[in-house]
Amino acid sequence: MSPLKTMLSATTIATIALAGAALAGEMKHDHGMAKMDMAEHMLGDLALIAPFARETLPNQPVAGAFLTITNNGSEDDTLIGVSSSIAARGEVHEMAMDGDTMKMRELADGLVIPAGETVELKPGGYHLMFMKLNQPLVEGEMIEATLEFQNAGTVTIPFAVMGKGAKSMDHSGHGS
Ligand SMILES: [Cu+2]
Repeated sequence: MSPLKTMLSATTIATIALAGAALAGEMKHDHGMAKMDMAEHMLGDLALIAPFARETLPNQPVAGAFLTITNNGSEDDTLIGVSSSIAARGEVHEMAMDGDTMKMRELADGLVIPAGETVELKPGGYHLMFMKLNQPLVEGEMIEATLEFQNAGTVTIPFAVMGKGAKSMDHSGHGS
């Protein structure tokens, strides 16, 4: 290889590297929210998809958090607990009719994630609830929470804090 050719290829490589770095930086900046839509964490046979929490008012004592869980295994698993440094306690809740009012209540035996199925925790349905918050949840920030499953064990994953009206990560860019 001639000295000139060597120099050229070195320059070319440097240029490509720079362009790549610039592009990566730009994408991270411009599409941060879109990337969070796709957030997926694996724990054994479980896929933990698009976790998010709702922002809270300064003195609001509780916060809700949501995600979709797919069980790719051949045995049922159960979400038995949740905890986070943001709150004194975390619980797994369901919404259920109490007379003619919809109320939330703790799932004492946890939330079963049947083998081969997907369970969605979402506003108005199953959800994670953090009680006695240590801090308000601010839109755009991330919190971490540890999920505990009967079979798969525990995992700590980030939850993106979304605005009040957020129904799911997928609709985060479309108002409401
Ligand atoms: Cu609740």
